[in-house]
Amino acid sequence: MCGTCGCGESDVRVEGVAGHPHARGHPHAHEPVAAVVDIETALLAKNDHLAGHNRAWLAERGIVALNLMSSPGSGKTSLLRRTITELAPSRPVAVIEGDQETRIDADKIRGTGVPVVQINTGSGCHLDADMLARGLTELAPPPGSLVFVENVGNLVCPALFDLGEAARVVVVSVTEGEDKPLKYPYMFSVADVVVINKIDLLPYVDVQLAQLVAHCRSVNAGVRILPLSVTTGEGMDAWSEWLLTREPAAV
Ligand SMILES: Nc1nc2c(ncn2[C@@H]2O[C@H](COP(=O)(O)OP(=O)(O)OP(=O)(O)O)[C@@H](O)[C@H]2O)c(=O)[nH]1
Ligand SMILES: [Mg+2]
Repeated sequence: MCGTCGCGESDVRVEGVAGHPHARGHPHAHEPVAAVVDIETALLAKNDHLAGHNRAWLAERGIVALNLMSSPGSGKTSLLRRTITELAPSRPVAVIEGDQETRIDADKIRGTGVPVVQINTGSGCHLDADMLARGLTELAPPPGSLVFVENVGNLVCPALFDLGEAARVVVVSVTEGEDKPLKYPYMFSVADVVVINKIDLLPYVDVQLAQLVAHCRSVNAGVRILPLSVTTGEGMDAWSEWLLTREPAAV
């Protein structure tokens, strides 16, 4: 069990393109409530330690890993598919997909021709550093590649778990409303960049882009904000430019 959010980690599955399950976590007994705070601290400390290993592993190989987080349906997979189509000819790209169940997103990514590993978290609501390590072992990305990690759709728990990534990308779509940065401030405060997606829908929703941007800045003053539409391609150039200037995380 995840002591931070109570979600389960007993049924994690890491599957490569061939689709064979490779690893499972171990079931944990229910901890007494009094121990929850200690367990949470220990769990996050252990995660940070493993994230450090990931960072070193990635840096040794010159691999840039980007952690994409958002609520379900904001457009992470769509953004990746369009990005891969534009970037993959000039740069090796690979993807790790995190979802509670199914291989739907991995299958969509595989359609673009790049290597992909699906991690199913079962009842778990986030990826952690150990899951990423197992995913990277399965994926074996080439040196110098760009590895996109699509986290489980959730604006809460993924923000707590350092994966050893070079940057955290939070995607929010205009259809979610202006208030999400205020209601989920931790997620927006850990972002290196906020992608505001689906701007093609602005004429149809009661949302002011300037207000959404202001709310992002109110919880993370210096954050880079990239409004775009995966559907029309507007704003995609700035996103690609940002991506191509990323370096592996410093160890
Ligand atoms: N109009 C519009 N629709 C979009 C855009 N980007 C994505 N969508 C649609 O939004 C829906 C959800 O997109 P996904 O890419 O599956 O979202 P996701 O964040 O990967 O979702 P989960 O993996 O379930 O968390 C799909 O129907 C997309 O076609 C966009 O820029 N404009
Ligand atoms: Mg997705």
